[in-house]
Amino acid sequence: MAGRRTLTIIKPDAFGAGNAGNIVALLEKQGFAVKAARVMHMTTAQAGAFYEVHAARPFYGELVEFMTSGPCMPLILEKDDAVASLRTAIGATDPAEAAEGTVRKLYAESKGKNAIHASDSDENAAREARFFFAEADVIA
Ligand code: DGI
Repeated sequence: MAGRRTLTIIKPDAFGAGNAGNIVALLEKQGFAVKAARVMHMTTAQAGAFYEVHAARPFYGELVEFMTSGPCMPLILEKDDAVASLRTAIGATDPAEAAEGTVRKLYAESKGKNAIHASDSDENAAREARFFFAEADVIA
């Protein structure tokens, strides 16, 4: 059975542009409930570790640099079939290919600066939630 929780990050481009509130509101309107949230400015070590799976990709350096360029906002969200629902809500990686009404269509500017991260599996959602939050930070 698909899990009810996933991890998202409002990335530095969207957070810096003042769009965090709009993005949370859009997701809440679609039925996601916020179970944990924080604001932080990731270090190079943190961003490098978070995106370790992409370490061999040519854009890795650019990705880490971007994710450390300003504050971001990690959140744990809850909804039925949370991972798949949120992937649909955020849209394609490249905003030029994202569907109308998705977060990336509305708020992203490029494939690199694309406004939001969302976990791509239940296993990664659990790992990524632990990366940013202690158990006591999360609403039961
Ligand atoms: O799961 P996604 O975020 O939709 O996409 P992904 O897992 O393929 O890639 C993770 C992030 O890496 C993506 O949100 C932005 C960045 N990225 C992916 N492809 C490129 C990229 N960044 C740059 N600069 N160029 C790319 O081709």
